[in-house]
Amino acid sequence: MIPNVLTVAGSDSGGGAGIQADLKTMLALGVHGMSVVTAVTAQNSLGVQGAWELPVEAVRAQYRSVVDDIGVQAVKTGMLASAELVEAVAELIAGTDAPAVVDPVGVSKHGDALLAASALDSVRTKLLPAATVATPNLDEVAQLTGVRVESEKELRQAAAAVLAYGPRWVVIKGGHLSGDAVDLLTDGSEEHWLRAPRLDNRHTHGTGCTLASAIASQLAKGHSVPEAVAAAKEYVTGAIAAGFALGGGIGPVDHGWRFRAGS
Ligand code: PXL
Repeated sequence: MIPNVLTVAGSDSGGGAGIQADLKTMLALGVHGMSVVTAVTAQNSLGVQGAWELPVEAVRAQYRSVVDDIGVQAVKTGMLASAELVEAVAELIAGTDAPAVVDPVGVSKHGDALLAASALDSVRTKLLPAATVATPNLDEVAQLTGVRVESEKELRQAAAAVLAYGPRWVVIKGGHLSGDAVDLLTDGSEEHWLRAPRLDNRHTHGTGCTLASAIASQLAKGHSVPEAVAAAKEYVTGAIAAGFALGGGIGPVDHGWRFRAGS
């Protein structure tokens, strides 16, 4: 049986991030990808030109359609746009018997807001407690906890601050620091440091969505959280290495890099 994985996220019309990145990642990792669309963005390699969120009923209905009939072995959340959607999705995933990977998306690669400032408190108090794994980057850590990380050794403090909101595990993504791309995975007792060399490639659109979806895919296949995150890091590192130019700005990571290797 092929495991089923559900993404609850926004659409990126450019195909590099959001729902589109999630479904491509799921295909590449051998699971059946399904989607609950929370918002539609008009977006390309230059930035986000517009964003429209869906009504809460539309999000809830999509979720129930998928989960009640088809069933899910893991859920991933991305762009949730508003406090109302954050709270509805938090309630839905808390009531689902499958691991949830929460990517607490705040802004796009170009700095466009994908979450209202008024939704931050709902992310802290409703969404993070429902997460099996939360995957904030350093900007999201600062926004959610006030902890500003400037060096690798401060990743531990960031992890503690996020874990205080209640996710079972957190991956602090240190990729925006200089030097190696270092992430820290911890549940407060175990620590796993994931290190990859920094790649000289500016085409990294979709990195965060891809990592979170890869973790969800590996969890759905029955891997433990540390195994899932290690495998996801390896997949995303390959995808960044193969990231390609598209349009006039920042191109996407290559979700199909493993299909092309050796072809
Ligand atoms: O990477 C965060 C993200 C999530 N969801 C959507 C996005 C982006 C970044 O551009 O467009 C829809």
